[in-house]
Amino acid sequence: MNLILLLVISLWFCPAGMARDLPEDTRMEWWREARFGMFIHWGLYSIPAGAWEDKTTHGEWIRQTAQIPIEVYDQFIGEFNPLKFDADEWVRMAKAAGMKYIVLTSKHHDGFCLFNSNYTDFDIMNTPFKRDILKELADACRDQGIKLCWYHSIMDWHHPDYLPRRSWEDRSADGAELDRYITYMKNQLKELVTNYGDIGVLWFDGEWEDTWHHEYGQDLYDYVRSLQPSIIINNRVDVGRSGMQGLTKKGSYAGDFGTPEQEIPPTGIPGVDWETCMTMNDHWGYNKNDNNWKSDVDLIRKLADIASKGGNFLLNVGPTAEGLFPQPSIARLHAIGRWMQVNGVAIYGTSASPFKDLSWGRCTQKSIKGNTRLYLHVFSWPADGQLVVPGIYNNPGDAFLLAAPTKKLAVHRKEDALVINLPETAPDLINSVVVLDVAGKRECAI
Ligand code: H79
Repeated sequence: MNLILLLVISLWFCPAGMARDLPEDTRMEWWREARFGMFIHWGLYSIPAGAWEDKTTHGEWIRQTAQIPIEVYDQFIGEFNPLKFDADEWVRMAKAAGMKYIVLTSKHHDGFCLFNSNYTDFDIMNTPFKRDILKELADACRDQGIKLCWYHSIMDWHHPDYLPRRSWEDRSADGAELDRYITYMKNQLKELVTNYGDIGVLWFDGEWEDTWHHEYGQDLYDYVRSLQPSIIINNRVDVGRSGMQGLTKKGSYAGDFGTPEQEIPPTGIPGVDWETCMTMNDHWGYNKNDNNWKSDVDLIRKLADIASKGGNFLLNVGPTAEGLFPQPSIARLHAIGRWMQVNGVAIYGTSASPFKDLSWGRCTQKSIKGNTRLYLHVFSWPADGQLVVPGIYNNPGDAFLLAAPTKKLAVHRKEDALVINLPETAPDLINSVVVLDVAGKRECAI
């Protein structure tokens, strides 16, 4: 019994040892390497910018949360004219922040399509703008070498065949056929997957209403994979998501990765791919009154925390109706980019920490020619200049700061710990990364 427990614990903290199905590995390879992406929530809801009558806390859900009748909401289509939109500039900002993929809302719950669709008039070609935003982003992504992905909502508050209706709406459901809606969605997915070159991820959402079932989810997953076999699809295509925590429940459900929303799981789970999606303030769509921005410190440490648990970080930007990223978002992207320029190797292609808890920060790791490179993310710089790496029996190799790679740091053993002598001051007050090479595979501290 104890032996089994030991085995379970050691697998838990040594995810690098887990075997994965090979074809799956090949398909997921770029995504696991990438670790960091940009979510973009953009649509008609950026016009009211969160304000409706006496409330200013709405977001991309405004049609539902302000109970706006469809014929009123649909008027926004005549106003959407983001003349300052510049796809090259958006992609440049994502890349400069160290992001490796972009997930743009092709359609959110309101049903409005940011692309040129043959299957609806509720699309970008019926706005004064009349430019296929997805096409422009696809060209910019291809030119600048970043993966392009779509967010697509299953729930649709506009299409007459989608069911159920909002409970407060008096729009009749007579004659509505969900099957017809599914055909519509599949036709649009074909447009999305075949008209814009290779797509990295299809990120579904809005799967939780009681009309959606496992059979539909599995069929949609198979359909999208048949259009592009290499594509990656999140677990919200099916009904296996366990609440906002987002990982897939036990059982047979479609989807390649879990989707914790606005939260970071307490630990990683060996062999399970997941991605935390999160806002920089409290809204996904642009909200002009929301000033509750997360700090640079918080965001940079969250990125390290997520990587240390083996997950990806999908960080959101909600552009304005003019087509601009909000200034506070730009400032945060800059700060993350500055940190990533020095420390990106401690994020990309790393796997989860072999340690349970580290009092001073987090750890990520890479296997290099049979040896292990540990990246020690130091949030609290030790006052005595001694960084204690506890419970490690491997022989130490080189140690150095990513901010000063040519200056080797002394390492000595103290009982079951390795101790690294650090300079007096931290090179980065947010997160200074110390590299520690150790011989062989990282042995677990249990
Ligand atoms: O696209 C973003 C959200 O719009 C979507 N998922 C992310 C990626 C999402 N859909 N549902 N939810 C998130 C959770 C639902 C929260 C709700 Fe509410 C509580 C809906 C109504 C009450 C949040 C708060 C939205 C409106 C008020």
